[in-house]
Amino acid sequence: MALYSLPLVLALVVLAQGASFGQDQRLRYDGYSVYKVKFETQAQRSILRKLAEDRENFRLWHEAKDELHLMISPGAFGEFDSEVQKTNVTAELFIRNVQELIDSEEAANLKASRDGSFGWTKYNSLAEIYAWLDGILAAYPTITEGFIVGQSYEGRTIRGIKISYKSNNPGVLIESNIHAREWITSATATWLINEFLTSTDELVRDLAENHDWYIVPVLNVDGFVYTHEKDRMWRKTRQPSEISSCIGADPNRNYDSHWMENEGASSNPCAEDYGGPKPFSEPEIQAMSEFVISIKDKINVLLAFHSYSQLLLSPYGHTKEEFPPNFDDMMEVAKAYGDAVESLPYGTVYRYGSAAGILYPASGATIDWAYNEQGVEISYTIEFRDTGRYGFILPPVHIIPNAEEALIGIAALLEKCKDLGYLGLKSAL
Ligand code: 0X9
Ligand code: ZN
Ligand code: ZN
Repeated sequence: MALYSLPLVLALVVLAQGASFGQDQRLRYDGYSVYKVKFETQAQRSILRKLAEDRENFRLWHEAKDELHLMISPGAFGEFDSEVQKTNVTAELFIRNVQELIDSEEAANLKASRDGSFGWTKYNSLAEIYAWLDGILAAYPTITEGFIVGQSYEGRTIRGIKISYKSNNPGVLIESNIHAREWITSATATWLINEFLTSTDELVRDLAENHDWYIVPVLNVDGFVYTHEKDRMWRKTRQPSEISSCIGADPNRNYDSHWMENEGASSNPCAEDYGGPKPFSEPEIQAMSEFVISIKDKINVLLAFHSYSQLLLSPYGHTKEEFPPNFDDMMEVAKAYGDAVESLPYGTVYRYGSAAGILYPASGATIDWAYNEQGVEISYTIEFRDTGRYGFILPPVHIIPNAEEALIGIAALLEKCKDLGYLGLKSAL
């Protein structure tokens, strides 16, 4: 007991501080709604996307081939309504009040924090994740190894963990929380780390021990801290722009592979998908690229965790006119993941395809750079739960079911990769 008294006191102090200053410094979303807007033509799409560049009133949550999810401020509803009429698209309300979701998420977090700090019944802060990681590294010193990807713009350390039970395993790299508000991704990544180290289930043991895991639970550390402390809906990095008062670039548009091609990113610093002033302008992405290059001979598979919409997205992101050489294999691999998830009792369905093919052109993303420039032949974006009911503010009760789906999905995906010959040693280093 005495051993735990100091951290406990510290935790209480942190909680008390959060209660006194935290609340009012946070951006609130009272009366903000999220609409699913269905469109048919590219002209309609660009009008809607233009609207979303007015960040005060409209924010882009999600985009697919034929629909956009837009968050609307209460003051802009009139403008939204007339725009919907004028462009002849249909809009369906699916979140009435974003602040209500944020409040219940926060209540769940506070409740869970009271009975022990780190866990998967709540979303953990970066400090909690790093403290937990230290504990894991100390508890499993021979199997795990901490690594540092680099420093963020604001000077935070981007950390990762390697899990390796034996030599000559194929390597799997997991990049998580590159988008700040996609909290389910780091919750899932940390749960997987824990399962790999503690589970006695045979499937998990096979998965854990026969692959080398390189896991970066939070890549966009500045953005992540910002979502916890200031703006729950933040997506980008936090580096200021030299040409605008808007802050940050979309880190998943900042890699040097077909950068900014085919309208796969915006050149407007205020847009959610701003590609940055140049490739690798964001220190986090520069660092991640160097890290990937340093281990690329050991990496057979790259998985980039995102949310939301329950999708598996393969390269290419920059064009839907062409498909990668091993596209058919990648689709088989994705199907294996989807089928495995459907075998669970939750009823969750994953769709799959190339990123540009089933969503929209997105250039400069991690998986495309790794595939195109670094020879990682199996490279996937996984968009976790849900399909829009809660979007980014997925209630914590979903964390474990979502993570179970990821676990069984990844197991099936890797099994299929093995069958197709993708898990051989890449070099005899
Ligand atoms: O747009 C993105 O970066 C990802 N979707 S999200 O809603 N999480 O922002 C999808 C990226 C997939 N595209 C490529 N791999 N190019
Ligand atoms: Zn190109
Ligand atoms: Zn994302």
